[in-house]
Amino acid sequence: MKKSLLISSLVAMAALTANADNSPYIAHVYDYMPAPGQFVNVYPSYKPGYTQDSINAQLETALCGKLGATVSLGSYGGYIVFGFDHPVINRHGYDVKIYGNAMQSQAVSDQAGGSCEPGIIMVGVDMDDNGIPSEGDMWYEIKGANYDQCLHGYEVTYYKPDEAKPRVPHESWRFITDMEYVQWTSNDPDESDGYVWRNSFHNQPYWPLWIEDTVLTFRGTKLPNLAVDMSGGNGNNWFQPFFGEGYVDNLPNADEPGFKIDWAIDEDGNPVNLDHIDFVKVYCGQLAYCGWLGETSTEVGGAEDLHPDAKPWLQGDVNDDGTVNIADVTSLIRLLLSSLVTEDNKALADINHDGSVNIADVTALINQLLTKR
Ligand SMILES: [Ca+2]
Ligand SMILES: [Ca+2]
Ligand SMILES: [Ca+2]
Ligand SMILES: [Ca+2]
Repeated sequence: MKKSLLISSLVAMAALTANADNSPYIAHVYDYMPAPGQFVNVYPSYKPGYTQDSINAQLETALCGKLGATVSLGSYGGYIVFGFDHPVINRHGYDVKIYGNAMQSQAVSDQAGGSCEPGIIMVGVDMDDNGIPSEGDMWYEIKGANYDQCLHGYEVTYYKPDEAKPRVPHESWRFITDMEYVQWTSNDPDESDGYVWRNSFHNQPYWPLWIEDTVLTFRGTKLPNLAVDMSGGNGNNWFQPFFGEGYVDNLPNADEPGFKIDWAIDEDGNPVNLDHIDFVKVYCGQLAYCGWLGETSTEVGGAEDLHPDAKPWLQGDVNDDGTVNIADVTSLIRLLLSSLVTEDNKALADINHDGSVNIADVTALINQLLTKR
């Protein structure tokens, strides 16, 4: 798909009219597919006969229209796909905040970290305009701050375990009841195959029971595992350093600013210029095991459009009044002379998108106005 198609999606823009009744919170859960993990089948709860639809419906009830409930995505790759009751406009600042349950360590209070299980964010555009995530849509990764430390094109495959096979308990951690529970293989030549372990705190099957597949493959970006065992080998006290911005369940909610649609990139890592997004996908970004904490598993505790009633932003509309004209040139010059350029208004004033606001942007804006005439 050509980038220009998205940039100039004027047809789509017509549908993006501001509506004061927009809810800031999740309005639809389109899909949920956890990778095997200790909370799978517990919440959302599985009962015989349940289908993907009934699982999704549980999450819609729990997550839509509010914050509070938290769902676990299981091991690496497990995901949830959700959306709002309106397209989220790209306002070139922090656009969406996704909640998790990361916590700062009190014991190691001088370092940023504690419990964090970062998830990767993808944003979707409803290119085929059918209102739901579908084949014809485009998806982009949100480039988090630690993108360069990540493994890209990672692929992991999990194999449904035989629940009756003999357990292989950990030799010294008594609560780990099976170290060879759910086998996985990956396409990383530097990584040995492994298992999702089973623990005595969660005794239900860890494989999502509402699906018939016996093999589950997930692909994406993988963050490095930086967890440190602080317990001297007992496995009961782990410190997970926080990553930078652009992930989910990575920073405590109070410190999490959200993400910018401007951080969306294509498969080659190049920025894409999206005027809005329609869907959000979050998947667990680590394949790690922290002793008694179990597998590292991103939690999603709702999401919030940080500007639900925003109107589409116009290129060049420095004074943000909905039209682009000579008054914006005046506003831009005034901004430059007063040195009042801030992170918030920079996006509006950086007309040529080069990351800084200066006289070149005035030239670019005047050129834009002249071209328009
Ligand atoms: Ca968590
Ligand atoms: Ca679609
Ligand atoms: Ca204006
Ligand atoms: Ca500029």
